[in-house]
Amino acid sequence: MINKLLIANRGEIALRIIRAAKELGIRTVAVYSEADRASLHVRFADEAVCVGPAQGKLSYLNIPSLIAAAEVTNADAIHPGYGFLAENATFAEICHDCNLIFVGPSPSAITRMGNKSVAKETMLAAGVPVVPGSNGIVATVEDARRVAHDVGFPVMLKAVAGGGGKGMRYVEIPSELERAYATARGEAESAFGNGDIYIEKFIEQPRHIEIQIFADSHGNTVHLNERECSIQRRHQKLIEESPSPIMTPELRHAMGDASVRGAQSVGYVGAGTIEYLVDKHRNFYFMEMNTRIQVEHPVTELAMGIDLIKEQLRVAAGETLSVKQHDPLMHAIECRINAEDPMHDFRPSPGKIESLNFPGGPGIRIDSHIYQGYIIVPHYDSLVAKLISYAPTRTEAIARMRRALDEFVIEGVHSTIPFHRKMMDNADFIAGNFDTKYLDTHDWKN
Ligand code: MV4
Repeated sequence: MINKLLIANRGEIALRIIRAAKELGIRTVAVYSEADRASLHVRFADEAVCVGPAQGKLSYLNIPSLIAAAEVTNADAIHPGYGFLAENATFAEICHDCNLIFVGPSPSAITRMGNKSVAKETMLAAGVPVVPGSNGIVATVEDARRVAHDVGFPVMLKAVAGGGGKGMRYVEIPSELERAYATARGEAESAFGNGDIYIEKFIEQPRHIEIQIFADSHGNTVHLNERECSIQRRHQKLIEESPSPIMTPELRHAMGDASVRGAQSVGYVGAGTIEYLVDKHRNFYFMEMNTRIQVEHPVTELAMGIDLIKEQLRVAAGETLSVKQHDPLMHAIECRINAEDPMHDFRPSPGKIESLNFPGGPGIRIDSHIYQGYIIVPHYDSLVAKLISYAPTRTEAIARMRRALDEFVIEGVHSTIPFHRKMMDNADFIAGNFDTKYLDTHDWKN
């Protein structure tokens, strides 16, 4: 097993990983920036090392500093969490070179999935449905025009180095293509240092549904059902749930099977997520693969009765999978509580938490690193807590969430709690009647 684990992250996910490691009898090393000295992940780890100033680039992204912290503390493994270095193949490679277990897939699997057009071609070859399009880069605007006319307008131009909505362009009609192609290329070049573009047919009113997969290093791969993530705003997810309200046994089987095939085709090991667009006829199309644990992993844990972080640690140590593929046992919903003001366009609201009350009781879980008196610093993302409810049915999980939101008190900063309260009473949300455009086309305050 792993003896001592360094957690190369901060906030709630660092704390979540420390909790799993402790339950497995693994010693923990926290790293922190100068702005995070007072954070709970520092307090609850067995040891803690300061790795640099507040700015992420100088601390949580500072590879030499993180490796040095692992070496001086004698850690034998590094968990990257999500964000920061979680999908950095070079970091995974350096960990291996320094005899540290990287808790994640191989550098080659990370690289293959990091290039979104290579990922798409890989999935297509594995028999996973993909959005009709170029299946490779479009090197010139003439190429783009040819593909666009083949698949039909509207189309999407996407950066191969992008992902999560970065570097995308919607093109409605042929006359807009040339200009869109040029700006997409320029933006991708300056944002990612790689201007390569691929093109896809635009899928109307899709839902974002992703499949959790898990594989060990002995050839076993399972899927752990879907998460519905369509309630997003500017590509920031706000509510996730498992199962999806639109799921059928047939669709789950088809998406799960495709995901397992896709993962196996790249020799995937560990936890991974395959994201799909699902159209209103329940056709599904591969979009991208995330080669990390995700923010919303708790809804899968609670729907399935498993611990994905412990499983990551066991599999990284070479053990065989202990989780089994089966249908969800419970319905779980996650509300992301961000330090943002939903009444003012979700603008960030850093500051001191003057008073705090976490909800509790049956069917409620909170993953959070905040406490009364904690100061939310402006340097990192605004997620301060994940509130998850679970119950035998979706209706009961919503009722529980409503009840828990009423008990949740945060004073001193604004939060997304008022948004979530509205959503739990929203007729469309209750009916499961929403897509990825919902928050852009409906005023949540009504
Ligand atoms: C699309 C699409 C429609 N058609 N691709 C946005 C995030 C990035 N991963 C891909 N995205 C989309 N790609 C085609 N061919 C619509 C979106 C999209 C979206 C996807 C998932 C969740 C929210 C979204 C919001 C707007 C657009």
